Amino acid sequence: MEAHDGISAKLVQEAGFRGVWASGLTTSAALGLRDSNEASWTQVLDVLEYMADATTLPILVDGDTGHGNFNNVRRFVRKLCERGIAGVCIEDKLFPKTNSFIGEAQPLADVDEFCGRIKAGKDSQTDDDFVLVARVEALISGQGMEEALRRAEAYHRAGADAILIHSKKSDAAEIFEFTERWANRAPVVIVPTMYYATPTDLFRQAGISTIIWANHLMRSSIAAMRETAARIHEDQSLVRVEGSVATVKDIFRIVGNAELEEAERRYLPAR
Ligand code: SPV
Ligand code: MG
Repeated sequence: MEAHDGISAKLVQEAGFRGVWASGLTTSAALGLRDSNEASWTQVLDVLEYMADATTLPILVDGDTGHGNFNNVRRFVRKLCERGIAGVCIEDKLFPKTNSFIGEAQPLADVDEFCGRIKAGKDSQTDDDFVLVARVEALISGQGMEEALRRAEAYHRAGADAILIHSKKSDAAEIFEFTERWANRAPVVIVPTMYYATPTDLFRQAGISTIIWANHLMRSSIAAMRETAARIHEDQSLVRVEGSVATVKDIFRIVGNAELEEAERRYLPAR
């Protein structure tokens, strides 16, 4: 489940999910930026540090293209491992990236060059359990199934732990064709943002390892914030919103004020 800052990471955990997707789109949006590598990789790292501190869940980071070539990927992976991040997903595009749902026929990285990024990332992990997911953009960019399979195979051979196959179709037919032909040579990850109506059980039956619900906490918070701001502006009063917003007490609970009170009793001189 997507998160983009400390509190959304906590809410992902509270809801019962088993992992966090640190989305590039939504961490950028939370900073008021576009999903075009406008936030530098160290600014992203700062956000990830808050997220990692906020949750005990594993975090899979959207690493975009890896922020450059193989050398940028290996430095990024080392820093992610230092911060206790569980894994990174890199996509076979060029820096600066553009969100997959913008435009048509975005240029893809050269396969061999991207395999170098994968190898460099895997060679740089300092945590044995760190995972590198290779994201195939061939279907999105209109290069077809054969190219998607060719790339998945190459990335798998280069050492990727899993393949993210991305699609912007409104049904999952090409995802199922991919999973059938791929035959689980490596675990498959999907992002059903556009083909959201497909029942999750069908993905389970197709042997898909992981589903990323990639942006829904950001999108729901935009809807809620927009409505609250408009109401208060219109009414010049809080009366109509008080019942529909989280309480201040809820904020204290989520960020763990109880622990601080307990620590104060332990560490501050008795009054
Ligand atoms: C993200 O959440 O930033 C992703 C998924 O990369 S998508 O927006 O579908 O490209
Ligand atoms: Mg992204």
